[in-house]
Amino acid sequence: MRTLVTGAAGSIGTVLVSGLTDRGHDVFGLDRSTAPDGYGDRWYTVDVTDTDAVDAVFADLGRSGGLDAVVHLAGIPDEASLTDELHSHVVSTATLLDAMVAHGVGRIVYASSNHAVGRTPRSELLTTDVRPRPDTFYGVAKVAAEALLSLYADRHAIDAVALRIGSFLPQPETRRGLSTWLSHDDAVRMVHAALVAPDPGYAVIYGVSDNTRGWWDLGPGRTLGYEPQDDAEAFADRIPERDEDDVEAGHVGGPFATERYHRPAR
Ligand code: 15L
Repeated sequence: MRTLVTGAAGSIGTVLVSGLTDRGHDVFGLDRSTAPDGYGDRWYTVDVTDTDAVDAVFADLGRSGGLDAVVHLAGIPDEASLTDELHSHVVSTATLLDAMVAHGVGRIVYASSNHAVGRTPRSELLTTDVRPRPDTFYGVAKVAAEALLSLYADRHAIDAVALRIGSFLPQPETRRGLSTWLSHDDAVRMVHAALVAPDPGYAVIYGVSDNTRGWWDLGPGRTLGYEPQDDAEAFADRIPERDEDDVEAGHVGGPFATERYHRPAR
């Protein structure tokens, strides 16, 4: 599939550009950073909230063979001010969705986050239909971006898959990570599945590996074709205990759901 990956120079983007290319996708990168070596004409150095620039990218791709899907990863990966979070995640998603409608692109795969439901107390099984329950302004913006996907799916029949990603890292680093880890290879498997699944409509799935200590429902992901293969348990012996482990185990969002992140919105 001809696929545009935003945030292509970031940590997830770098892994996905190469992983999706290996799986036969025709990948184009978009990022504020310039192209890494070797990307040349398959790269757009653009701010994803710049409406005119994004429209020009879609027009250019339309002229050179069209575009089948967008994988939207760009955005602040951490907690920041409410204004910055909304701009980074909601305005960027709206900009892409409008360009998709204008240029007839039918699918978006979105890097949402577990922090959209991060204030959910840790319970037996975290399903994808729990109430939106953000733990930070970052989480609020992810909830709003998911709502935009739902709106455009209903209004324009766009296929929109929101991936509530856990902890994307080469390997888990904390006790919480033994439950929330998403391996690099599983991230590629998941995004590939979300790109090729027939008619997903609007869907939310959890982006974690098949962790022995996981408590997030992998069923909706499996229905879409995401079969995770990795398990954080393989690293359990190497994870040091920390004082913060107990408080981080209280809620889905771990550290983001603790008092350390409390701050006024204005
Ligand atoms: C995320 O969504 C963040 O981008 C990352 O910084 C981590 O906090 C991760 O979730 C996580 O929950 O481990």
